[in-house]
Amino acid sequence: MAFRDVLDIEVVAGNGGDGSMSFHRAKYMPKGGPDGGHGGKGGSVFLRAVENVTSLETLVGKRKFKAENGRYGEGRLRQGADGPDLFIDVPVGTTAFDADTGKVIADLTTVGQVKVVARGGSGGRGNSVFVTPTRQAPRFAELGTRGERRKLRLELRLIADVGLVGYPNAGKSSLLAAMSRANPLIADYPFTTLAPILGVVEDTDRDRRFTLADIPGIIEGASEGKGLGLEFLRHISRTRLLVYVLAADRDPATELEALQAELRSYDPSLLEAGALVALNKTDLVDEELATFAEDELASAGLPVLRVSAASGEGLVELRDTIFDLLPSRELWAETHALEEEPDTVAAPAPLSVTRSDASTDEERIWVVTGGGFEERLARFERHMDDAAEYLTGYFKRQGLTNALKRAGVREGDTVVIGPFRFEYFEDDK
Ligand SMILES: Nc1nc2c(ncn2[C@@H]2O[C@H](COP(=O)(O)OP(=O)(O)OP(=O)(O)O)[C@@H](O)[C@H]2O)c(=O)[nH]1
Ligand SMILES: [Mg+2]
Repeated sequence: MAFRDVLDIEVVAGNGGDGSMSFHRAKYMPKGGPDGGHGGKGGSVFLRAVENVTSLETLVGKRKFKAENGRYGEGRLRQGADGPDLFIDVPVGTTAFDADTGKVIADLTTVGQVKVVARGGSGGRGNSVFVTPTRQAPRFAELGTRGERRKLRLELRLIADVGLVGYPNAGKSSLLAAMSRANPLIADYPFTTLAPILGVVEDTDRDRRFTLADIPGIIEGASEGKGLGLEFLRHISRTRLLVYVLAADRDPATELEALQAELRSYDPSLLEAGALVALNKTDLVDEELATFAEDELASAGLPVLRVSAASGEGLVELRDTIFDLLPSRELWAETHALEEEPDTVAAPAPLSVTRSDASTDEERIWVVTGGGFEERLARFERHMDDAAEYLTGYFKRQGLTNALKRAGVREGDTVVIGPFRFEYFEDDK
């Protein structure tokens, strides 16, 4: 299965079901009371972080994820069923961005973490709830609201504790294979590794472990697209420690400089992570050359360990040094957690009443925005005439009538609320 680490999808929550407009019917009782039930809630769409999925590949082929609508309410006060929620399983380490705003919607870093990405609509209330002493037979019910819809960009960044970075052929995969049970492809040609691979390095004596990520090799100019480019650096952006793997039989000091320059151009904060150097393939050089390389590398200010993935020399020391230098997850998370968009429903904009430029001497037009009035009206769109009296009362209770009066609205003026137009009249004369 191919490795896939960026994917664009669309998520659509279910609409809320409409409330029912119904009257009880029974033998010998031709005009029973209103008995319209409520509509069900629309299903929401969630992202759920799961183990044992390590690529977004499983989602490919399906671009739109839609949760079901809530069902309509029915007579005899029967409530419509809620639309079931939809869970999209993604690998741990997936970050979801709103494709339009670029904001982080969800950042899933632990198994089982769940985040709503599109909220289902609410169900409309049936006509039975609109009964008052003066309104015994409401011929209207509330419509359900629409579910949220959003374009998401999913990005996977593996959650590994430690990342291996180096030129092609430096022996990164060999080190991963020698230190863990992972089985990466190893070969004597550049760009053997084409996708990130994870392994677990264990210290059974002290019952501790860390995960180690091996990513494709990086070369000078990768930031301009040379080699496989810098795409894969995303996967080490959350590792808490970097291990620069340098081949002792090449020019390690120059390679280290070039690697750091490439990392810096991708994301300068990568250089802030803890790091050390694994000077590999020391079995291929003599003592003199190894010491020379070590001295040269000293100027970078990083600990240098001599190792050989081939002979196994220095690997236990490397492992233990990594354990020593690895910052705790908690400490790291304090400074590196991504800030998610808060998971709250936005409050409606404040109410405002303004006189429209389109007003003439004959027709004065007032525009109402905010206060949630447009949303409220939309829920009675289909029953506007029958709901007029209820809405008039609602406007009064919610302060719209007073706001209109304060603005100077007169009998016969036109009031515009979103797509709705009304003639204003004083009902309390
Ligand atoms: N002699 C010797 N050869 C090594 C050592 N480590 C790796 N090699 C060899 O170097 C070659 C490249 O090793 P890989 O582990 O595939 O290198 P890599 O860094 O993962 O390379 P890419 O995936 O292409 O970036 C293979 O032929 C390995 O057998 C070592 O310590 N000593
Ligand atoms: Mg490799």
